[in-house]
Amino acid sequence: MSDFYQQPPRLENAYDSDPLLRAFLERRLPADELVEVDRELHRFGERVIGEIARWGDEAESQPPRHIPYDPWGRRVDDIWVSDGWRALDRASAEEGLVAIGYERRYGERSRLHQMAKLYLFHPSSATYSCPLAMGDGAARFLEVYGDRNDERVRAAFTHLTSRDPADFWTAGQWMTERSGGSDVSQTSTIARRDDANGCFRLSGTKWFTSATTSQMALTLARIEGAPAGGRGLSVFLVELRDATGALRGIRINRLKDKLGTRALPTAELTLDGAPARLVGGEGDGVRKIATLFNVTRVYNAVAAVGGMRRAIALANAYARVRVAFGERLIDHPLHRATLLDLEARCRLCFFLAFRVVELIGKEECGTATDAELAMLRLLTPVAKLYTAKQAVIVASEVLDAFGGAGYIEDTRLPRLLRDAQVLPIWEGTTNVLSLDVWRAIERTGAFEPWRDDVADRLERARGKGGRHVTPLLGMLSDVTHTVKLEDAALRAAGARELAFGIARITGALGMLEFSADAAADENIERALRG
Ligand code: MFK
Repeated sequence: MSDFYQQPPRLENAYDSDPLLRAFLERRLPADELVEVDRELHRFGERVIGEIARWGDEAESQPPRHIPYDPWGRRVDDIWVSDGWRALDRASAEEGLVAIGYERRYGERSRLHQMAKLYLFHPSSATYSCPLAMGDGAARFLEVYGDRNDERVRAAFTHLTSRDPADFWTAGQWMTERSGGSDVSQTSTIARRDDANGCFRLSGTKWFTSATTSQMALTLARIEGAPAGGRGLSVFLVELRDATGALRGIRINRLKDKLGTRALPTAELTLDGAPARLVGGEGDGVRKIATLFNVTRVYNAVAAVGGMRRAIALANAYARVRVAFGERLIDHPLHRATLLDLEARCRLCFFLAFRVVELIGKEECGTATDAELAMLRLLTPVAKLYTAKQAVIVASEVLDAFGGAGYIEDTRLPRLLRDAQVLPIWEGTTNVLSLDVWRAIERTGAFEPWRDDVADRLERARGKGGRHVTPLLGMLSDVTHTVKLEDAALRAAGARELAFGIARITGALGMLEFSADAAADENIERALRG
């Protein structure tokens, strides 16, 4: 009988063991800010592999349950969630995971600080990052469109950005109906004026509502008599429960049975006269709610990179303790090359996602130039779609690197793949976002500022002896050619390739600029092959 038992992979402090994140912050933050952020992330890096990961595991193993009726047959529509899920909510508030973005202690660099924390938190959080993303998007929406004289709006913003667990709220983003998740203009929820209090009552069905335990949601509805299409929609703030905890004009039809994100309560809802406040005025709902979903798309990109980083850390740790054919996996050249390929993909995505984080920080602090605003519009969908696809590839390869153990549930490894697979789907599928890239190029002229910026930076990088400059210039010429295509069908068919090209150039340029020895940096070559 064999007495061999495999030593499991052990994670180290998620921040201390991430030289790329540390070096990036060192480069980006002034010395006094760096001292504070470094200290905080060191502490948090330990917490995310300790109690936060345990709460995440607990939430995952005890998924939410819908309790439609109380013992006496009264309709209650409760959603039971685990103590782990509740603890993640408390920790999110305490750690200021949303608040940091609005306190703006470091001005335009506050989003960097916040997103560095999200990147560490997401892979331990059983996707608690989802309610946080939607809460943050809602806070930004209220900041831009909310009426400051409206006490309920002000209160909602304060709750969403609170650091006090007792006051902290998250939000839902109810945009999907049976008629479509992508074509939001088909929304059929109706808003009727409620003369009694100057508010509205919503009626309709919402087909996917993530984080249905959130205290509020922003949703789209058509005010009675408004025209068809996205322009006829308006954005409404719904507070889900009254002071007794009862739902206000909302029925939970069922929780969704999903491939992954199993700790996250995702529901189908019927709105039956749910009271709601109009926010941001009547009409143009799709354009207005873009303020929200552009924030959640940034979260998606950062979460994708954080997930890749964690999966690669596990694969690396395992490769150092697993022996096969007389050698540790890490000493097998092919295995090592496979892990290096994953590392290169992750790095490219890191620079792409954090480029967008830097731009959104500038936009929100009013320090972005017109060219930077245009680049933000272009790169938000690019970063979301590209990092999401790479996250699935990386998670799948990491399971492969564990052999059979990667396919067994109690190793908790299959979760990596299941949870990565949602990233390309929600917040706009890969093709829908590729077409959004075209929308940004055609309607806001976002391509030229990006191209000029890349061309300038490549010229400067030449001086560093970067042998990667020539292939990147070739790629830039290819995407410029695609942008000039006249034929509408060809343009649409090439949209994904165009978006991937923009993503690779942006991320690789970040790697090139950052590299201490760009000429020798094989990561860039590997990343561009991916
Ligand atoms: C860990 C991370 C967790 C993340 C949280 C995940 C939670 C999951 C929640 C969800 O998934 S909720 C569902 C999310 N659904 C989507 O993201 C919808 C996907 N579909 C699209 O994005 C479509 O492209 C879109 C609905 C926007 C297209 O609709 P239309 O009606 O064809 O839009 P149109 O007419 O092109 O644009 C309407 C206006 O919005 C235009 O402005 P104008 O009226 O001034 O011309 C557009 O320019 C503007 N717009 C559209 N997309 C925009 C935008 N503005 C800024 N940014 C954008 N991305």
